[in-house]
Amino acid sequence: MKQWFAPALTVALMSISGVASANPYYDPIKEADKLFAQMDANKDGKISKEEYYHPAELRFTRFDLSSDGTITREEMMTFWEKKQGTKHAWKDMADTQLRRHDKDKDGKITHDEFMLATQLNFQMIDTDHNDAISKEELREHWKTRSKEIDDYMKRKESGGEM
Ligand SMILES: [Ca+2]
Ligand SMILES: [Ca+2]
Ligand SMILES: [Ca+2]
Repeated sequence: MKQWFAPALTVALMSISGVASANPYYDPIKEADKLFAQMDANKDGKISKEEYYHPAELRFTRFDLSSDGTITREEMMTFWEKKQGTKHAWKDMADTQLRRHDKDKDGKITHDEFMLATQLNFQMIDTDHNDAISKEELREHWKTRSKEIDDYMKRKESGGEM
């Protein structure tokens, strides 16, 4: 796997919008701003760690359909299928998520493993490392991510190898 590709899939599991960029009318800047407004709970113009982690906790709960504190490959696939209404390459995506986040290789992502990934994700978006995500940082991140996922989808459609 090429190195550039990894962040896109990292974010896929974490992101609120999932792989919405498959939609041709998708505007990453608009989407980033919408997301920013949602996440900036106290409206101070930046996303703090708490503001970032809290929705991640909720997301974990939504992925964890059986409510046993772990996310399995099947749960990820079911979640994305329901959300996107398609049978896409969710198995590949789930496998990649597991490869990256399932640190103890038991085939499931625990809450701790999930929150560690969330933490790393925050650090990746917070490019100036001031422990807050600015609107610009989120826009930049979203633009890159959308492009990577688009490329991935195109590659999949043309049947090319990754
Ligand atoms: Ca805030
Ligand atoms: Ca695990
Ligand atoms: Ca920052």
